[in-house]
Amino acid sequence: DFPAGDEGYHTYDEMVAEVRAAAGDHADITSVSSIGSSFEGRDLPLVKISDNVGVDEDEPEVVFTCNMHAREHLTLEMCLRIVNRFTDGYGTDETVTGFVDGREIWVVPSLNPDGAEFDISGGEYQGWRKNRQPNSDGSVGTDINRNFSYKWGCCGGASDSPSAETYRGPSAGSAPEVASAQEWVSSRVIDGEQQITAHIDFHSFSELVLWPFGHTYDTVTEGMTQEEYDRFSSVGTEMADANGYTPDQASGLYITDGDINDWMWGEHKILSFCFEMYPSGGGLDGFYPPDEDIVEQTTRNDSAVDVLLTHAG
Ligand code: 0X9
Ligand code: CA
Ligand code: CA
Ligand code: CA
Ligand code: ZN
Repeated sequence: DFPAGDEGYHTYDEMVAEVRAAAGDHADITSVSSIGSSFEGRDLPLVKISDNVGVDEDEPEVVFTCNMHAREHLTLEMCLRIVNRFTDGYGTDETVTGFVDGREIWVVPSLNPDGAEFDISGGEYQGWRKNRQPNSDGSVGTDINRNFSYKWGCCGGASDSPSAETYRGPSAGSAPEVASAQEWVSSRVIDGEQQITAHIDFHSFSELVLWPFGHTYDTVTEGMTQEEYDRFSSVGTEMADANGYTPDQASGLYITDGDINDWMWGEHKILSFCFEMYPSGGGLDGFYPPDEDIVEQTTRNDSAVDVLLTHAG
């Protein structure tokens, strides 16, 4: 469980209960299914929010993913904020109602439940980042954000050392959490057309809005034209104006390969961003803001989320 005083954060079981309650209270617009299972066998819940939720309508599909890094607990709260806002606000909040009617919103609150549960084991924060898959050398964990299949291991942006914090895994998609995510996103290609148009993957921390590519410092390169780059830059800057974060190309932070955003864009041409949430700086404690900060730092992203939903059209 979370340490005393931080019980406002949701454990895995509490997250599952929360999304089921949202679907129970708003069954006409909310359903819960699954993208697959974690290494330790935990279900990876998938929430869909839209009018006529049981029907696959021809509406732009938008995805929000959270908590792929275990200790980034504030991001799971961000996904729950999105679920609660678009369900509770339907029929009363005009903006919310417009998006629920005109989009199909998908939310994956935790891409790394094994790591997140390990991080709070013993009622103390463990500073854990990776998943909980054992490695050949006896160490534990693959960095989920280095294991995606687009240009995996290409560019020195991940480690091949199993004990490293940025271990890329023995092969692309070797982490079950990554395989599940990739398979589900790929399943949204219907009649040759990817239905998902936009995506945010929430991380913490540094208060940044980041866009592809991460594997190269180049703006224009194989898989990214000048016009495409300019669109990323303009939507990213508009979202950063909305939440007060700093906008940049992902490689401006540092080079990564095998990250989710490069795969979403490189493989599927999905307008895919990484948000690094509150706080703007700090040490290890930056991963663990007190639960009193949850409401302010998640509602802070409401208008940026709405910017993405608008541009998804
Ligand atoms: O390193 C990561 O996976 C992300 N940062 S975190 O501190 N949450 O681990 C940033 C990924 C963004 N992509 C690049 N910087 N290329
Ligand atoms: Ca507290
Ligand atoms: Ca619909
Ligand atoms: Ca659809
Ligand atoms: Zn992260």
